[in-house]
Amino acid sequence: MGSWPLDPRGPQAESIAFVYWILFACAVVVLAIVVGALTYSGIKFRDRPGRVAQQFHGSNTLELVWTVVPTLMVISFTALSWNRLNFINDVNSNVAMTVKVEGRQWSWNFTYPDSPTFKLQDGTTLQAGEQLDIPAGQKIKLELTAKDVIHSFWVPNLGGKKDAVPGHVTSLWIQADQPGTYKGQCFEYCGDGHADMLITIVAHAPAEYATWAKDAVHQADLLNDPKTAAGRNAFLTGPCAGCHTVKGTTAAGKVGPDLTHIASKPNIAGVLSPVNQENLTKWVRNAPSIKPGIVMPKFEGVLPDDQIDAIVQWLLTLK
Ligand code: HEC
Ligand SMILES: [Cu+2]
Repeated sequence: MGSWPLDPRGPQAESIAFVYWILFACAVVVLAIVVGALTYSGIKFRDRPGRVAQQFHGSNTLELVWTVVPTLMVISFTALSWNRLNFINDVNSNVAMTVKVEGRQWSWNFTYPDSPTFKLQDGTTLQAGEQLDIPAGQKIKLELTAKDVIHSFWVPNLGGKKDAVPGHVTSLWIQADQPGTYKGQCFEYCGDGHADMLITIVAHAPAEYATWAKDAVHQADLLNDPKTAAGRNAFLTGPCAGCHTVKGTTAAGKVGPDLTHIASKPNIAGVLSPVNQENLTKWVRNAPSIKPGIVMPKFEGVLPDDQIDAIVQWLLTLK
């Protein structure tokens, strides 16, 4: 994907690009006329022996042209910008979904709408950091604020930028025409980690969005579950961490495979599929009986059953 304004991927970005290209084209024409006239006159009327410059004053036609034409141009640019700005600033009509966005040093936090679709078991609403998932082809309103200093939200392929200001709510809308991944970045210098304040917007086909939301809510419920926390703890402090790495945690063992994305793998150790609760439990209880001769010992009878269950529940969150 190219960078804006060469590659707009939604109606707002298209609007901005449209105004940009018209102004750019007019500027190029004006530049060509001015530089052309200057060059032509410089050559044609240059100083030559025996020539005396002709003196004249005032030309109504010329003066009228260079007053009226630029005036008309500026008026048209104003009208065009006015028209497009009304469209760009209209954050309220035909909104499919409103997401609250908070900028903080140094990440973005997204809170999905307070609706049954995004409700978690503990009564709170689904939240996400860095990545926002939206349905394609629909207008999404963003209500921006900031926790600490001023940040600025900008995803160039989808729309304009807007400041996120502590104590205020500003709003912006975005829309992606097609499913895809759109990258953005905080655009107001906000301290050491400014360059890491990335934004990823993933647009899903509208028909698949409900499935995505269900999955995300399920995943968040799993993560919130005390059992998952217990499982994570058992994994990190027990024998597993000595052989396995899970990025983002203290587990850094190198004997077995990296389990950072185990829940997204097609199978367990190439022999058991799919990766689900039942198969993972089987594997952790007694891996050698499934794949004879492997280094991973059996944990049946070594770790209590509820601990194995909890560990498996945590593994299922590692997507
Ligand atoms: C002595 C080292 C060792 C210990 C301890 C160990 N594992 Fe393993 N584990 C392995 C090895 C080696 C493999 C790879 C087996 C193969 O693919 O042949 C493996 C594979 C796995 C896999 C499948 C990985 C994949 O990519 O398909 C899972 C899941 C797993 N272990 C979970 C655990 C859990 C949970 C614990 C703690 C209860 C644990 N392991 C403890 C060595 C270990
Ligand atoms: Cu910032």
